[in-house]
Amino acid sequence: MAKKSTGKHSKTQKIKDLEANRVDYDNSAMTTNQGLKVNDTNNSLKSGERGSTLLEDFLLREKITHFDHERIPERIVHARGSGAHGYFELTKSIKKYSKAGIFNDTERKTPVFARFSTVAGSKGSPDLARDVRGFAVKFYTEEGTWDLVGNNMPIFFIQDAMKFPDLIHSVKPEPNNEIPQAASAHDTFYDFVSHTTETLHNHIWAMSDRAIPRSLRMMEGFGIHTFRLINDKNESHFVKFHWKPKLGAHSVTWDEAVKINGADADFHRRDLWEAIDAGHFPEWELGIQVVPEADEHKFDFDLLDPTKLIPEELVPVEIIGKMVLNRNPDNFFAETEQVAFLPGHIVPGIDFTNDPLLQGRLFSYRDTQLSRLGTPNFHQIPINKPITKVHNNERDGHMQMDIPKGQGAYFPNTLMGGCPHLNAMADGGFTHYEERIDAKKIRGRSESFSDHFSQPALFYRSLSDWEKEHVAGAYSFELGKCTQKHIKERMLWLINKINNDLALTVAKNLGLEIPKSIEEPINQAIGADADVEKHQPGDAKNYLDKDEALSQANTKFDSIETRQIAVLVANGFDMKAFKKMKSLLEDEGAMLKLIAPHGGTVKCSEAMDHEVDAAISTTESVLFDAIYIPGGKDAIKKLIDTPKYTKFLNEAFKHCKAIAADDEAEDLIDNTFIKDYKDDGAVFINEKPKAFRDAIAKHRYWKRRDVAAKVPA
Ligand code: HDE
Repeated sequence: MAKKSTGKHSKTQKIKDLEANRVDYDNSAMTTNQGLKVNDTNNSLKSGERGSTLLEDFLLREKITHFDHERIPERIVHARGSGAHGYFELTKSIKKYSKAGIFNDTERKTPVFARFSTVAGSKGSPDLARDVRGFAVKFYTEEGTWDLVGNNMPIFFIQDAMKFPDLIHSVKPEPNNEIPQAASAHDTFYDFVSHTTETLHNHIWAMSDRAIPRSLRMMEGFGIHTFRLINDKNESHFVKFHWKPKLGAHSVTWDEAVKINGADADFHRRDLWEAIDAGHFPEWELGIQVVPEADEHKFDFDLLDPTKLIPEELVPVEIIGKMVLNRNPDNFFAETEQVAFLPGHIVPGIDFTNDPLLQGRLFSYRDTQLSRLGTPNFHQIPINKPITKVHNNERDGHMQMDIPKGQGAYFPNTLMGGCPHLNAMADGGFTHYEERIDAKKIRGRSESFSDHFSQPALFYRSLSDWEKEHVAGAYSFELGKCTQKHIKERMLWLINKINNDLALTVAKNLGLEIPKSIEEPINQAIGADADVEKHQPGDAKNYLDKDEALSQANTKFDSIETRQIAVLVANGFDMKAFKKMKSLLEDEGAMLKLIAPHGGTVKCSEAMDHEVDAAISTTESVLFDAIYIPGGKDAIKKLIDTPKYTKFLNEAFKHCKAIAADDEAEDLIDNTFIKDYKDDGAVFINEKPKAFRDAIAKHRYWKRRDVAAKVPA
């Protein structure tokens, strides 16, 4: 008789299971991997003091062999990433749409592990590359693990998985010389993009500020594909998943990004780590856009097409829960590097659609883990272990960590009491949604995927003026780095079909004309995608003028939590003004850093020593959100005599940041480009700290940008 197991164990037990493999090295004696106590790890075994090393040295061999095999293949894409632990809480049950426990039970706190990544660069590439960011979340739910493996942009470059290797080969460093690292600004990428018009939507997002986020904590996230939610009556609704950051979605400028990569290549990784370490836990709301089955064909685009978003003007996002990241990993390799996300990890109540990109991903991710982690037992690595019990007849393989008991491993059986037994749907057994299919087998693409231009144009129309300028700057930079004229001209021709003003600006910057037509003999040879006319929107397709949600000008601007404020000080700085500013800003979670002409400590006007956070020679203004200079005659004189402070201030002004100066600090301002712009809306001389605080919350003072462009920093 089959014995039924519930597969459940207590919540605390689950957390314990997850943490069971953490090794604490406090007060521990050094041993070999066999537990033998070691008495020397600095010297190899030699034949005499100056003699050769002996083969007998098993301690040397164990240490070196392990070292030789420390690396595993980095991810083919998304190699550079940072992760954190946390939890998900449902704030509103959506039982009517989904039977998933995680979507029904508002009492549950589901453990999660999130990993954020860039796509194109290698593991050691800098954080501020212009790139899409991965936004992958592993939910350890009571019904099994659910992975939502998304990005920080709501659409993808291609419509069919078959093209993914081509896309990635084109953006990766060129194969002859392996240049450039972590950059899309090169010929092969634009050769591909300009001949694959379905990429244009994700591409214009990648040209926008979204591709250079201020912080991983200030990015939106998207599941991209349309998924299904299945309720307990087995009814299906289409769904898109959204992550909305509590701190709003903010970005840096391209000039900053380039400089940050030099000043601190780990800027995003460090920012995430430090925020969690300081108890400022990153938080996102989870939202859903739900479309009933009956409305599947109501839109001007196909819900199965991953290059299209559902405008929030048409289907609002309903907030249903929140994710908080509250614990840094103990070990980067064991957790962040070895975590394996699979879009195929779903739980009852969530199901796939026929999106042809999603379908391909369902194959790719398991396959990639086999070569990356090297074993089909990768689910046994602690970070990948579900918190539910695992029972099946899969056995053996490299690195089997479990010791399965019993006489057999097959189904059906009587010798093991029929176990592991199957689960009926009513007992939580996963059953696929029974979608009706009546079709011909074809290798092709649906006509409903053919409009490649409406949504890039909608995106551009929805941006604020400053965002549009950044997009034009990005196209100009990227195409300016290409060497092939025919590729640049073809891109101009396509950009012109998205927006004429944009194309004119980019053409001017490139010193080229927008071509009236493109005649390329290879069009025929490279296939239907090159036939741009086929992918034009009809007039009726301009279904919306703008979608507010697409612009970061409409994000949240209320908080200064975790904003980095550089405080420029030298011996004798005015403690009174500083104290007031510090308490106002720190009370709201901002982080003040003292930047002095030297390291060590600095004395204030009240003769107290203060720990310096960075000597001016070791830091740059691009690493901060705003600058404050307290007064103090001697201190300001010293700052004026140290030229890097002038550069620091000019650059912050150029990047439209808020700057506050008290009393004598005005003399330092008078030593910079800012001296003629002291009435600028985000420069505060002897004003109340509150105004400075409000300007920091606004992120940037974009009204300054015409003046800022003239700063020679
Ligand atoms: Fe991925 N992708 N991808 N991708 N992807 C991988 O899996 C792949 C796609 C995304 O932090 C790989 O574990 C194919 C869309 C993220 O570990 C690989 C296709 C989206 C991550 C892979 C896509 C993503 C990956 C490499 C086209 C957004 C990092 C290592 C069909 C919805 C997850 C690995 C992490 C990683 C394949 C398209 C997001 C090679 C074939 C669309 C966030 O399996």
